[in-house]
Amino acid sequence: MLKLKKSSELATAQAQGKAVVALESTIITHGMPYPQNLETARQVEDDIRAEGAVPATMAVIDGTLHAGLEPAELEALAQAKDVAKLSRADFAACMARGGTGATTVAATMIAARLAGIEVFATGGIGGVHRGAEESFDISADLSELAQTAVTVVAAGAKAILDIPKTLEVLETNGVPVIAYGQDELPAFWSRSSGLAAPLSMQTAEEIAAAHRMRAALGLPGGQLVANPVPEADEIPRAEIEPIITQALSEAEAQGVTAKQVTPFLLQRIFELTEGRSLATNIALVRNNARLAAWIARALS
Ligand code: PSU
Repeated sequence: MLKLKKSSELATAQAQGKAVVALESTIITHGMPYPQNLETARQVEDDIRAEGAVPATMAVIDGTLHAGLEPAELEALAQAKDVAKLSRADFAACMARGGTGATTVAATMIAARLAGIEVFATGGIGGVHRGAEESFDISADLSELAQTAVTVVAAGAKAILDIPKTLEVLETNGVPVIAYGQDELPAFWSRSSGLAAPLSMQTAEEIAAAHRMRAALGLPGGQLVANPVPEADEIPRAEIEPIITQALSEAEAQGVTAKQVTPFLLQRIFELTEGRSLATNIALVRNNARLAAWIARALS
């Protein structure tokens, strides 16, 4: 039997028809170091509340899927070691054996749909890794966007990836990629990617209307909203790119593969930028949370 536990805050909000936003937990366990991960998780939840919506951070704890974490649960997860990083493939196995795991973008979309939540905020989605023509390393986040009807607000795909190939896969799978407030696709730490976004929208209402229209058309799958990091917090592309290149060559030299690649790269880039990449990551997640709250309000 599926055990799904909604926080009282989420259950009350849904009973009252209030706006709700899902949040993932892999960013907490694998994306940021302690204690910034915990501070950010709390801050992002408060940002959503400040915009008049209710947050629900997703995680599997001892075999139960939690939609919305209590403060003590969030704190324990942020400090836990060796937590599984759950995607579509290992989600069920973890729950069936009573395990604990953090949800990636893919798993959070599945959890959000189960909990009746249509909007989800994260930092950057996974995508096609550089060198994928050899490694075949493509995040399950992309196929999830193709099949689960949740609107995901991110600052684009993480710039450690091959962004043109990521866009191609999204296009093949019929996933709308919507840049918010600009024509260019943002690239996580940077506002610019050098690539035009397939779609561009200026308001949360437009994004909500497109979400509704997809449902009316009976289209499966979600939307990716690419929200540029605020100007004051960005690391320009010319500055971050050599650092990404260095981190990638170190990952290759050390034989890092599969699920370890993204956490390894984020950690190395954090060290090489002396913490600046983390400050930017925190700023962009908060910015995405606010936009997600506006979209959720437009939907509610
Ligand atoms: N956004 C961030 N930091 C992260 C992630 C997103 O700012 O660490 C996580 C998400 O959970 C996403 C995962 O699903 O990184 C991608 O991992 P992979 O490339 O292994 O699919």
